[in-house]
Amino acid sequence: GATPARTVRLIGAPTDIGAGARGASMGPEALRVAGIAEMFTRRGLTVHDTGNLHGPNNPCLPPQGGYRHLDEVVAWNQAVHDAVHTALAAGELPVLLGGDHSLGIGSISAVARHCRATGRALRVLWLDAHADFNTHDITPSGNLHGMPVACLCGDGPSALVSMAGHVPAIAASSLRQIGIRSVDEGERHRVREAGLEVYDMRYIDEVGMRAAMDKALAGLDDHTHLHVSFDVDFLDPEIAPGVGTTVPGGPTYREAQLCMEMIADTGRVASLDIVELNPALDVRNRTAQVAVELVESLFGKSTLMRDRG
Ligand code: 4U7
Ligand code: MN
Ligand code: MN
Ligand code: MN
Repeated sequence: GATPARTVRLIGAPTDIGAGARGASMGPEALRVAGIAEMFTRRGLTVHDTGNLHGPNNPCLPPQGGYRHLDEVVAWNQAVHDAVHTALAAGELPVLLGGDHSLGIGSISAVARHCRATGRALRVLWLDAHADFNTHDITPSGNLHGMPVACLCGDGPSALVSMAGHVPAIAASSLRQIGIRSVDEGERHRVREAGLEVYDMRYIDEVGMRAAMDKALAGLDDHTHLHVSFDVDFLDPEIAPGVGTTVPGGPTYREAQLCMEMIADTGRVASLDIVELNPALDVRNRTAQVAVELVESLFGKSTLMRDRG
């Protein structure tokens, strides 16, 4: 059917294996404490929380060949891929509770595999301060959470690049990046070369969130699978301090809420990642609470009833 699933599958992936800072491993529990399951229930969805996935510990080693913890990142992503694909095949709406953003490889490769098998178009909205388009030869850190978009578009280690069963997992043209304000030197060239559709903060400042989202959401039809990859550092650090890689100059609460409401209005959200929340750096779980509030808007909470379109 064309309507996205009404049963949410919460998939916890408690790891910081792809990040520079430790602590994103506590993200899933912080989101639960902030009431993520109750929020989905309020939105009228059925929630299945089957707990957390398991994977290797963080060995905290320096990069090898341009990657930190590649084997461990592969293991976590394979677990995420399998869980997300199982949920989609069961007609559920998978919500990945990260964990760092390297897990977007496992999640979105599973979505891509599902879309290919069911003949659906895919649109990925990448809400982030960062482009996450680094490769081993240009990364300033070796951290794989800075490389998931590159891997999904076919550039990266083969174990990550081929997870969907086809390479690239997604076409660069299916991606829209929103809120970007930190792109590394070499990464900038790759973004231009690949022709990524980026609605960066300057664009949002100049034309407003509404015009940016109108463009990012243009061309969806009622069979498009809409995946939202929500890196919490998308938000301005004033409202979301609990992330490992804060970048000033991000969307305010109101801009982020409008962004989420406009996505909700499409009625097409069929899978979601909530990543990079770092409770070790948070203040009284405030960032987790803000994330849950904004995801409530993403799933249709609004002040007044409105007509679509
Ligand atoms: B996140 C960075 F150098 N670009 O590659 C890198 F600035 O998933 C940061 O978006 C990556 O939070 C941030 O290490 C990854 C850095
Ligand atoms: Mn990211
Ligand atoms: Mn980021
Ligand atoms: Mn980060």
